[in-house]
Amino acid sequence: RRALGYTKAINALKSFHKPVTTYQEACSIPGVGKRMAEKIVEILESGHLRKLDHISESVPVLELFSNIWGAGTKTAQMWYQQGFRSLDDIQAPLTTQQAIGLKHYDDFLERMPREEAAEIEQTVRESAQALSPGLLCVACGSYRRGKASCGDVDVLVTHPDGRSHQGILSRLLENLRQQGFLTDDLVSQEENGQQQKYLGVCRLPGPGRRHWRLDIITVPYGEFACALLYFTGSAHFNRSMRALAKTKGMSLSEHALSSAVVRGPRGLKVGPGQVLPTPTEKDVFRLLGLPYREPAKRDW
Ligand code: DCP
Ligand code: MG
Ligand code: MN
Repeated sequence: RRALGYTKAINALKSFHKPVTTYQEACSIPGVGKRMAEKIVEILESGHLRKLDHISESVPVLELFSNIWGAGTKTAQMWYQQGFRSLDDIQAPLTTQQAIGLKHYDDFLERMPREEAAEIEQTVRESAQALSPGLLCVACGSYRRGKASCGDVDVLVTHPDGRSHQGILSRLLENLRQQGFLTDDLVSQEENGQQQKYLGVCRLPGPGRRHWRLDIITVPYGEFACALLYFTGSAHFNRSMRALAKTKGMSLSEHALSSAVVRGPRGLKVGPGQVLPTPTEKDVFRLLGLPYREPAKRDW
């Protein structure tokens, strides 16, 4: 939660129309509280934040370790306690995911140019449409939000006939594996109701190509709009949308927008709501009483 507070303040500062020079000005920015404003003023006046002097020497090492895909804060702390200080030190048995994360450590911290993401989307699309010509494949995430660079590619796959998405993921993966396009699997198949998700690693053909992270999600057509909205993000935007839905007595997920969720004491969900028909993203915005927002305007 604290990290989220800092992220919000940083983004608020970045999008403020002018450089901030005073405490009052800092306080006036939505997303910047009094204590954050004090820190901003300290940096303005001294060029430094004293709080940072007391950060333990473990912090950069923990950051190094937790940047391994599949290793979280707990694993990083455990390794630190075992005396490891660099990636080469790590002698513990690694999970399959961590081993892949370590192997591609540098590649996974890079962001790919969006042109490369477009090629990856096209590769998945061609492979999918060879299996069933009507399959829709859309790269969501930062790519759909129009970012110049992407941390991974998030391809959403569905079929307008409402059933041909079923069982397609494993065949698609097999196809992509045979081409040598998929190089490692991180999470082979995660099921979430009728949605299936694959997290892996791919590489485009030709010399000098890097390995990139690729996610593929198959969804039933009835969930397409809500899945598209969810996987387009950003994660911050999704959080605001869900919070807004809640204030209107609705509930929004990657599956559906539902009305009249029955809530018990302390706001806990006790009964399912009724799924509202949302053929397109625009319907979701409309039902929430919001003007439509283009993907490029969904960072927050
Ligand atoms: N998502 C979310 N909450 C999370 C993680 C993801 O709502 N905790 C949604 C919003 C994201 C989308 O899934 O936009 C895809 O997740 P990514 O982690 O791939 O994020 P992005 O594609 O937005 O950014 P990046 O360029 O780093 O991949
Ligand atoms: Mg992404
Ligand atoms: Mn992703």
